[in-house]
Amino acid sequence: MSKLMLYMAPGSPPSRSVMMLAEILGLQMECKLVNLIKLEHRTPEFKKLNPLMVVPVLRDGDFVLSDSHAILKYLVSAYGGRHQETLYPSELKARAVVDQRLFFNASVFFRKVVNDVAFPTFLGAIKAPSEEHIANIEETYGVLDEYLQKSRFVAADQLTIADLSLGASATAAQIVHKMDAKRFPHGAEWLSRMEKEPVFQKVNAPGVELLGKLMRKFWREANEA
Ligand SMILES: N[C@@H](CCC(=O)N[C@@H](CS)C(=O)NCC(=O)O)C(=O)O
Repeated sequence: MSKLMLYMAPGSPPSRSVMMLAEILGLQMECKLVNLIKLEHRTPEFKKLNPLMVVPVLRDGDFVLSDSHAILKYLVSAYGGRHQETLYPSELKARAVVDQRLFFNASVFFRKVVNDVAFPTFLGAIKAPSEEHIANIEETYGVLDEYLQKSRFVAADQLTIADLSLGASATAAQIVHKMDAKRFPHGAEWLSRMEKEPVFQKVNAPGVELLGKLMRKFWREANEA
């Protein structure tokens, strides 16, 4: 096995989903911090690694791969061992549901519940989440809640890589707008279970705390100015 390296930021939910998978699989993966506030992801060197200029990026020997969802699928397929069948089932339809939930995070959930607020916050473009942000988050929580009416975890009755992906986004989303257990009972129950998972507590929670501190600091300073 060649050396694994992850270019990441601890506050970044997509980075944390990959770090959680590496922890579950017991992978030796070096984490290389990319400081997004200092725009280290906009340097020519980083652009060579990922022309989209976002984290995370995985390096596995000479092989370079961006996008957390693609990285999760790659790592579990390459190094999943005894965890592979539960984290990313091989049966066609079960796998298709995991993929659909990953694409839901990639195309809608992460953007609406975290990035649409975090990105303008760090650029100094907003002083707080707007009513439109909150409405979008509520709508997106509603979709997640519907998925969770069908199974105990987001894609199956056991934890899959889709829970790492959506869980990293959902825990960060609580900084912006808490999921109301009365409106989204299935989502809130799943979220509270995810927060108690040892891998979420060890690997995910410190990054959520950091992101929360940072966002609240930016909002406070923008409102004082
Ligand atoms: N679909 C990508 C999204 C990655 C992403 O947006 N990363 C954010 C950090 S959470 C980033 O690097 N943002 C920097 C920027 O947009 O300039 C993935 O899942 O890896």
